[in-house]
Order: sequence, then C-alpha cells, then structure tokens
Amino acid sequence: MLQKILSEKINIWQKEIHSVIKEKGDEVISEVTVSQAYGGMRGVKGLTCETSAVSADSGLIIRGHPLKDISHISPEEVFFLLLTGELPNSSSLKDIQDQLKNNQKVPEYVWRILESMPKNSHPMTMLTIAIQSLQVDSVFVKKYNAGTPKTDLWKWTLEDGITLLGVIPGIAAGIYRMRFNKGARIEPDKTLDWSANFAHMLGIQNEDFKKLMRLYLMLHCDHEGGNVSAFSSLTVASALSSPFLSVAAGLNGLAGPLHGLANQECLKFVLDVQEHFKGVPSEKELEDFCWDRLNSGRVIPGYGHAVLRCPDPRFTAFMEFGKKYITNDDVFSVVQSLFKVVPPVLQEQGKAKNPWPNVDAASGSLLYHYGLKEFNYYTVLFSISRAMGIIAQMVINRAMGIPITRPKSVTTEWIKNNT
Ligand code: NMX
Ligand code: MLT
Repeated sequence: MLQKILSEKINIWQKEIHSVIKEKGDEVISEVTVSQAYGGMRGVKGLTCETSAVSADSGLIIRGHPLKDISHISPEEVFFLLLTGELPNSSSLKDIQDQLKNNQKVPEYVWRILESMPKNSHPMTMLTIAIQSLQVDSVFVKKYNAGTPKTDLWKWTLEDGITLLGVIPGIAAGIYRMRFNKGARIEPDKTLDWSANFAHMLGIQNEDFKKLMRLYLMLHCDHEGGNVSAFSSLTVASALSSPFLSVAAGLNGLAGPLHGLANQECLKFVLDVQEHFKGVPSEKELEDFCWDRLNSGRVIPGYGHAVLRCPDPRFTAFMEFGKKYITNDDVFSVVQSLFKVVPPVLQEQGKAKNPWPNVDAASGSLLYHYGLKEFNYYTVLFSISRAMGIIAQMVINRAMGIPITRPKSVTTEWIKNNT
C-alpha cells in the first residue's frame, strides 16, 4: 500500500521538480564566501530536502507541520509523513506497522558478528557494523546488478529501508543486552508497535518508559538534509551504494561528539555536576562550573546549533515530558538549572552563535531516570530514529533522480589568486 501511494506521489513530484528546474534552473539561491568555504559550508544553500526543514527561529518542520504540533504522533506515523507528505489513515498505518513487523527477525550472522567484537566496543561501532553486514541481503544491490532501470531504484531503496527499520530495534536492543551484560536477548512481541516493542526488547518494563521511547524515536527522526548524518548518508547513497552501507555511513557521523554523541557527553556532564556538588548546585555554583569548563577549552554539550537560533523544540518536548512524569530527580533538576544558567553564560562568552539548548540537552536525563544508565548507548537510540529520516530522504532522492554528489573544492592558492 505504501509503495502504491508513493508511486502516485512520485509521478507528481517528478513533474513538479522538472518544471521547477525548467523555469527556475538559473536562479541563484546562495552565494559562497571564502569564510563559508573554510567554515563547514555553514548557511550555504546547496541541496534540496523534501522531508523536513529547520527554521532558525522555530526549529524542525516536518512536511509543513511544526514539530510542536505533531510531537504526539508515533514513529511509524512520522515515517509515513516523512515519505509521503501525509499523515497515514488507520489502514495505511496498519500496513506500515505490519511491514515493519514482518521484518523483525535479525539474521543469525548479525549476532555472530557482534559476539565476535571486542567486549568494550562502543555500541555505535557495533550498530553500524551490524547494519553494514545486512548488505549481503540487499534487494537494491540484487536489482541493480540485474540491470533494473535507474527510475525504479527508489522502490528497492524503500524495500531495503523497510527491512532495516524492521530489524534495527531488535539489533539495537540485542546490542544493549549483550554489551551491558543484561542477560539473554528478548524476542520481539508482535502485539506491540515499533517503539513499545523496542522498549520491551531492551528489557525495561515500565509503561512511562514506553511512552518516552515513543516520543524519543519520533523526535529524532529527521533534521533536514544538511546535518552530518543525513548529508553523509545521502552522499554515499548518491554513488548508488546500498541503503545499508549508506545509512551506516551517516550513523558513523552521528557517532561524533559534536553531533549525536553529544547526548552521551551531555549526560556525562550532568552527572559530573551532580557528583562534583554531591547533588543539585545553586545557580551561582553551576555558573562557575560552566565557566571552568569553557575556560578549559571545552564545549558545553547539548547547547548551540549550526542552524537553530532558539531553544530546540525537541528539547522543549523532552522538558515537557520530564515535568509531567518526573518528580524529585536530581539529574533532571540539574538539567533544568542548566537551562537557566548556560544560555546567559554562552551569551557572555560571545562565541557560540546559538546559546540555546539542542535536542541532546535533556534526553539523557530522562533515560537515566528510567534506569537506562549506560550513557554510551544513548546515540544508538538517536540512530534508530534518525534511520527513518535518512531512508525517507534516500528514497525521494533516488525517485527524483538526484545525481552523484560532487561539489567542487578549491585550494588556498586558488582563493589567493582568484578572489
Ligand atoms: N559550548 C562552548 N562553545 C560553543 C558551543 C557550546 N555549546 N557551541 C558553539 N561554541 C563555540 C564553537 O566551538 C566555536 O568556537 P571556536 O570559534 O573557538 O571554534 C564558536 O562557538 C562558534 O561556533 P558556532 O558557529 O556557534 O557553532 P557551529 O555551527 O560551528 O557548531 C555545534 C554547532 C552544535 C557543533 C556547537 O554548537 C557545539 O559544539 N555544541 C556542543 C555539542 C553539541 O551539543 N552537539 C549536538 C548538536 C545537536 N545534535 O544532536 O547533533
Ligand atoms: C540533528 O538533529 O541532526 C542535529 O540537530 C544537528 C543538525 O541539525 O545539524
């Protein structure tokens, strides 16, 4: 059903894009300064993304819906929305949920690979290796090798994407139980939806934790096309590498401390605060602690953003969850105090362009509250969710025939002689 709905939409989108390129192909949407070329291309508009947009003033907008209006929807609903531009009706929702359930079984070779890895492997290394190993069963690769026309490749990108989304909660939960000695793996429960089933397979049996997983896996799904994980995945996918290799490439980028690994760093920072003060410090003490960290040349994790210039609505959604479900928790209280203290400190320091919290500032404290205390696992949770946005973007790029990514680089010599 999803494939059929998408086929119809893709026909319309292709025509629309062809006529936009025909009418406006020579219009300028961005210029690039020398500083931008040396500065991570910040602010350069050089690619398109249909699934979502990030507004500096209000944050994530998914297919025209501001995040704050849809943060209650389930991950499966948001995946459908990212792909098709519409919220699913009950039968389309059931269809996508059934497709994910039909792909829940993790192949045995994945477990053997994971079990052979060093016991102290980072969970993100384990996750991306497991995802890459699934390449052996890629339908996309088989169809490509059989000479499938380029125009049909999106269908097999979607098929592999759904396989990956079906299997990724089980792989991630298995990594958690294996890596942190939690006992035997827990089989999926077909009666549960995607996020509740993940919570079940982790082995954390708490109804509020299930609600948190639903929110968590929804909120991290997508952040337009230029963030490190999406951009890296899409670049790899543009070479017609399989969805498994492409998603793994992007998630390797998510595993960097300036990107998704900031959620691990952030909780570590909050615990350092709590440990240092043996509880919740006063705001003045916290302010001094932040200055010490900044003065030692380190960033405050969970604050700042390359695009946002406001508190991240994903942070706000997590804070609302915490205020509703969590009381008397020192870790969450430190997070609340940091929200008061850090923005003025960063403003006074004057370096960060955005002094406000991002998605990673609050999420770890909520996980910690429910007993998911192994913070080097946190980026795996981000990955499960982000895989949805990456897959949706990949399917659309393939369907629109976006060619191989290959911007032009220049040397410093060239800049000196030509500007
Ligand atoms: N604490 C201290 N300094 C900061 C912070 C921060 N939270 N954010 C930015 N700065 C510094 C930054 O290091 C840079 O310093 P320098 O000139 O010495 O190199 C300066 O401010 C200007 O950086 P910006 O242009 O504001 O930020 P940029 O767009 O380059 O980077 C981040 C964005 C998110 C990488 C940066 O704000 C940061 O390192 N934040 C902390 C890590 C973090 O929370 N990352 C998670 C992002 C969200 N995610 O999930 O991916
Ligand atoms: C993300 O969710 O990808 C982060 O907020 C980073 C970004 O948008 O650059």
